[in-house]
Amino acid sequence: MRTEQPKTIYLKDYQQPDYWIDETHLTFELFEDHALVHSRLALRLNADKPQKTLPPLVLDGQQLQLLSAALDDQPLAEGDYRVDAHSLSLQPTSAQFELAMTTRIEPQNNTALEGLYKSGGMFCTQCEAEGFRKITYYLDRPDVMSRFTTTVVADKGDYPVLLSNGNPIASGEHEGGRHWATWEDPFPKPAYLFALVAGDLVLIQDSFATMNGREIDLRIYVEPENREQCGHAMDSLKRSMRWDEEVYGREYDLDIFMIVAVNDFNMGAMENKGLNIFNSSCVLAHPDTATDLAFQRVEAVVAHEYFHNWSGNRVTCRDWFQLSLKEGFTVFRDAEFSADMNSRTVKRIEDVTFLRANQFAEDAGPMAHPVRPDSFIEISNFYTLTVYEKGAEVVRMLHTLCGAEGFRKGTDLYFERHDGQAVTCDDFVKALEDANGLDFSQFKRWYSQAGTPRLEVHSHWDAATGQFSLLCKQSCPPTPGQSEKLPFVIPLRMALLDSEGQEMPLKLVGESAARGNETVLALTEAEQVFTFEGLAEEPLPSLLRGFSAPVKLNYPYSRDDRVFLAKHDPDGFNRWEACQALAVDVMQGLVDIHRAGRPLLADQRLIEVYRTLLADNALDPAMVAEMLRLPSEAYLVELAEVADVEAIHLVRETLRRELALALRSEMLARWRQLNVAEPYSAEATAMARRSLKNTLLGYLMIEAGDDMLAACVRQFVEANNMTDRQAALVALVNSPFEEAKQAALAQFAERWQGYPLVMDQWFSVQAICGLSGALERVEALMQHPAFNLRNPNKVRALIGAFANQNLIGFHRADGAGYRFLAERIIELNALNPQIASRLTTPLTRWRKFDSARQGLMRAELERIMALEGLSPDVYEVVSKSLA
Ligand code: B3K
Ligand code: ZN
Repeated sequence: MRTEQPKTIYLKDYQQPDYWIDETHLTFELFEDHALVHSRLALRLNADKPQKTLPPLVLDGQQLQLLSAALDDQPLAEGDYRVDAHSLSLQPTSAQFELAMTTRIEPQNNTALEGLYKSGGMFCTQCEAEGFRKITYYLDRPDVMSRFTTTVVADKGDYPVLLSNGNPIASGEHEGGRHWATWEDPFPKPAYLFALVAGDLVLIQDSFATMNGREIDLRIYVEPENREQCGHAMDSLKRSMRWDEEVYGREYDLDIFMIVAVNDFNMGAMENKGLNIFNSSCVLAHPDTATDLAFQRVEAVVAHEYFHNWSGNRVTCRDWFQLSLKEGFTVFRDAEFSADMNSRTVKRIEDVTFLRANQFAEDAGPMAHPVRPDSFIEISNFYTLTVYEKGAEVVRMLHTLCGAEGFRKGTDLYFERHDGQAVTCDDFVKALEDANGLDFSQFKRWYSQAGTPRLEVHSHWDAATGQFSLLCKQSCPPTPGQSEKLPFVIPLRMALLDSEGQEMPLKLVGESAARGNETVLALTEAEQVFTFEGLAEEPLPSLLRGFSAPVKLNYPYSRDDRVFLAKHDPDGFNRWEACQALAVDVMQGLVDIHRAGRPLLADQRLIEVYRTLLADNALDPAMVAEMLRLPSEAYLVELAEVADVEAIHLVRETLRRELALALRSEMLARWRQLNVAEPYSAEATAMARRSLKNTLLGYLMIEAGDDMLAACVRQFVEANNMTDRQAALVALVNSPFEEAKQAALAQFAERWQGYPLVMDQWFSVQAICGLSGALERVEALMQHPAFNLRNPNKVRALIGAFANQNLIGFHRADGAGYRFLAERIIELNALNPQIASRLTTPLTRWRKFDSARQGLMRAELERIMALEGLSPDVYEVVSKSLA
């Protein structure tokens, strides 16, 4: 058990800093066994804070060795300051002074990948949220914004490229083969946006002319072997820059924009000012090595980090409780960008699928927290789906309520009013209110109340008057620390459909003007009735179009209603939603049937909907693919009160088989039509065709004959792109054809052993496979030479994929899956606490399962809890899950 209880930090305790740092001058001397960090800080008393005497200066610092310190050039003696495990304090004697310090750190031993560390042969940094304090003593908080000048000194042969934020202003050579470069960032920034890179990197260069005609030098730095894989990231960057000008009027502000790809990185990427550092998985993309999904992820992450230059960097967060100010807004921005670049409906379907299976589960679990949390122990634990994805839904609702034009007026005001400031979510909402003359005080409950609201809708049809009423009731389940919730503002986008599937004109009783064929009802009360009049026949409502609010909607649709909507709803998103909901309903019914010991038979209506889809050549093939995809096991777990692991897995597999067998000839026909040799294209239409073709391949490989097996193997061998090759591999790995499967796996590993990102896919495919023996396979793969517990991508690809996406394998009844995960968490706790903490999520969901599994999962959590030297990261998640 840990001796020191980690401290909880509260939003209500926020206070401005006592001092500001106007200027930060840093010099890094990089060596193989240590680095020296020389800092010179220009400090000034915060005059806005009423204080009678000069307060002590308390700088954050962790795992640092202080070699020297001087105040206004006077060296400090040991008694002049105090150093403990988290800080350095001293008593200033004037309101303005300069502090110089030298610290010694060991980047080569930094396995937590926070602060300054080595990834392969390169030095790099990750400072958000509180990593800068592992580099030097500082006021490591986002409301302290400073102008940085950075000099990097290193061996020229091993580290020919030396980078930091801003513009390069000088460079030169030292004796003994060392060289240096100085960078100056003209924009004041918090320390979390600081970055440094030193390595042997090649450069891919391009340029971008801004809306005001400024030429921006664009650079992507990668290790030499990855040179050919940067084109897509560069194109995505240029498209993002143009889009932010067109949609938000935001121009880039420095003369140079750099991206560096590193192999060891805790997250996707980081928006450091002018020097974004990326997980190589979010930069590198070549058709031979990356799937279409990976291409889309690169595009989205490049855009996301670029957009942060305004939503995050120019206007930043006052404190870390406001994280969603930049993350929710920026996720919304990148989602809209991707929607504009690709299919809007498909992008929304993907995002909603992800949100419902994962964020809803977070909202229902022990770590549930509001979009703006009230407290935390370790801020790294709050880079969550709630802050990011639900935060983006909150911004989307604001966009819906303001309208596109009003929203733009609001963001213009926000950027103008707060440029160069560190602000709060309230400031963001205030700008939208002021620009539109709206009052969002009730709406702001989305920022402070946790949990997923439930929306129960019933209807009443009065044939005599032609009136149709919707009775809407909202509620929100209790979450940790919040037992009672007040009503939310819920924008409900909806339409009414006639028996032909046509939208009917909407006129609300009591309103003079009609509302067209689609409207947004703003729900504000716990119970509310909306009555439409002038209807010639009883309508079928199409509700929550485009998932206009992150709620769980319940309307008593019959299966026939859903079939009708799946075939006729003019709104693409709700067509998909009807198909999903029908499949969910069918599967939930089958789970009950299975538990009653009766035979599992698929509902013919689902088969008929699929048959219609397969014949629909007018519908976007990517949409058809989305509709043919059964809801995931994870989503069914989320929906269940108590999830029956075996039943969910069996029912889903059985239904897939039933569908495959019943629709064999239709699937084969459509597959043949799509399975034509064609040159590779990265166009959205080509991706859409591949998506449907490979979804069908998955079905056709169920109880496949020799012909299909041969076709699948052929696709694996002859594919001219990774999407097709990987889809064939997945189909083979999940098939009973042992010989073909082993041959494909061996061939794949042999061919791609030199490509870490491709090997990640190879690990994942095997980790996710639901056939028996999964845990043994994963354990064996941990011994594979390409696996490395210190590399977060490998941990996610193998261990994360197994625990999160292999329901039946991970939840083995004997608890061996849980034990395996706990052991890895314990190992990683010592190496990389952030990754260890993230890996804990599946165990925190123990309340969802039967009592035997609950006991086994809790036992593992308790074992972790008892660990000597438990990191605050893991401690927070585990203690909250056991509470
Ligand atoms: N802002 C970073 C996340 C940093 C996470 C630190 N634990 C990436 C992003 O959201 O763009
Ligand atoms: Zn972000």
